[in-house]
Amino acid sequence: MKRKWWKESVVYQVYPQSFMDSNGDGFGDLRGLIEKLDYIKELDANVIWLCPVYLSPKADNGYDICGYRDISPEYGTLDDMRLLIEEMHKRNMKLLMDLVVNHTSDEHPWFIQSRSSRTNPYRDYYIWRDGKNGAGPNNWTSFFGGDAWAWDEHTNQYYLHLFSEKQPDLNWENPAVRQEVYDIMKFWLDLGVDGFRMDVINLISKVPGLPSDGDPAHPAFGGRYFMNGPRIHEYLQEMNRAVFSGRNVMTVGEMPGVTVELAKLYTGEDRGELNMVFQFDLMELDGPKISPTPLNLQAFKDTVVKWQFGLSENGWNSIYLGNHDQPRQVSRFGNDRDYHDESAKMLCTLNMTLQGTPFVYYGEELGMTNAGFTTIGQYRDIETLNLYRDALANGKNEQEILDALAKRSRDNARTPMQWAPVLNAGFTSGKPWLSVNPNYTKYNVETEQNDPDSVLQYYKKMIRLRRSIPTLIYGKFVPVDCQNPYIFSYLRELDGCIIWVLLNFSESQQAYKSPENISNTFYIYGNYQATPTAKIENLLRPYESIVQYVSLT
Ligand code: TEU
Ligand code: CA
Repeated sequence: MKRKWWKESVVYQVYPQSFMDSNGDGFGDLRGLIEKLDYIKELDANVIWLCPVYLSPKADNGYDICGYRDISPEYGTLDDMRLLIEEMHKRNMKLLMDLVVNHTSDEHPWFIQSRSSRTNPYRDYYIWRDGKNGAGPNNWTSFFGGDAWAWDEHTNQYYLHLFSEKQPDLNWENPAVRQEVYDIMKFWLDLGVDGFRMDVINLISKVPGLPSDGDPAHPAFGGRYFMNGPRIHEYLQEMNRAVFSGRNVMTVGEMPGVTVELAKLYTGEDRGELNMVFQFDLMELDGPKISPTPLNLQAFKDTVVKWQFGLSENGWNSIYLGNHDQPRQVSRFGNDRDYHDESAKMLCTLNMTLQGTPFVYYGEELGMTNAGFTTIGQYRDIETLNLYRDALANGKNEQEILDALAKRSRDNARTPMQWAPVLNAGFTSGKPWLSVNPNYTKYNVETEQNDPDSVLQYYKKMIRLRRSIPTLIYGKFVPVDCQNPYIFSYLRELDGCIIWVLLNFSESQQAYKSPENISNTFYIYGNYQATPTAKIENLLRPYESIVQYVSLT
């Protein structure tokens, strides 16, 4: 396996409008992020993934772009971006831009041209079709609910939008579209960015003919016809040749519906496609957003093992449990009521000791939790508001819907960063665009920097361990005690150096089996202060995590 800087990195994901507001308008901005670079550097994260800051009407918080070479005014200017890049490079940090090119905003000049007439040169930049029986040409549905086709009465045709109506899909079959995207990417690389996170990049190739999803047993979602389509590898290899050749960039493709087998193709070292992908298998174990179910740890463990084994020889994993689309990990996979700190630290230990590049989502390092919203008026996210509207229309009980959203709405992970136990958590001097979580008085940077046992201090230590021990980066993953329903236990092995990780995912003390022929253990770190019970009776305390060297006979 080749050693690469992006395999040895830890990435910090910034949702810019929630991170730091420097001018009191209630919105985070680039100057605010620049002010906080030393904080991220101190965490020892060396890469920042910046969610979109391009010109956008913000129908989907920036994932609807109407100007790819411009910065949305509420974030600042292109000069602010140049300053951010300069300040990051001074600190030996690298910047991943979020590239959203499966679709644009409907306010992009390309779409305004395209919808103006059927003969406009930009018509084929998008996917227009005649209707069928008074509806769209097939039965695909949008990720945000409803039909994936919008009627345009000016030219009497439908256009495809896999997300909101204000996010028309680009037609990647059109070589002019692909060339435009490559030019945009080169513009940003020439400005100094170090790579891209690519939004739903495995949706850009649709099955020709755009067939309806005919299988009545299969939800009329169409995913089989627009995920990992027939030309996806051709497009990614063309992009790689056109944009990345000769450059030392990092690329991660967000891929709803990707499998291990496909990820081997997308990330294989000699494939000339991407460095890594975001897979969704761990995000789909606890039911749909509108009707969440309890997590099954065995399924969770089996899924992690599948991906660790799957990409162990060729390819590379990304490791994440949260981001701007998912609820806060300590609320979803831990226990933010009775074992907040222990479970937040335990989850950090998992993320920092698997094979693959770890992604830390802003605030995760503080143990930030779900928002605790109780009324629909507190939410801002288009996906959430559509889910609420559609579920109500389908006769679902409102309280049940609100309970589900409180668990799984994307806004749970978009509340403002909690900097200090002061007004608005120190995020803004104005009115925050989304309410600050009331627990900011407890979970915030200032308080946790002064507490040696805080989640933040644990993250700093674990990230440093991760980045300083090659076994934790490149070591072979060997699961242990695989059928234990409460404990996740595994070894990492490299050149004779063996590290054993023990994680209790339950709120009670649990026993576990040791690997064969262990002769001695040397404790490195863990989330309980006293001597770990593991040394004494093979027991782990609630949500206990332990990282230790082992020697085998
Ligand atoms: O997300 C795509 C995506 O799959 C998510 O919308 C996910 O399916 C949904 O939130 C349920 O978890 C990317 C961006 O990360 C997201 O913020 C955008 O809304 C979306 O694409 C459209 O650009
Ligand atoms: Ca601002």
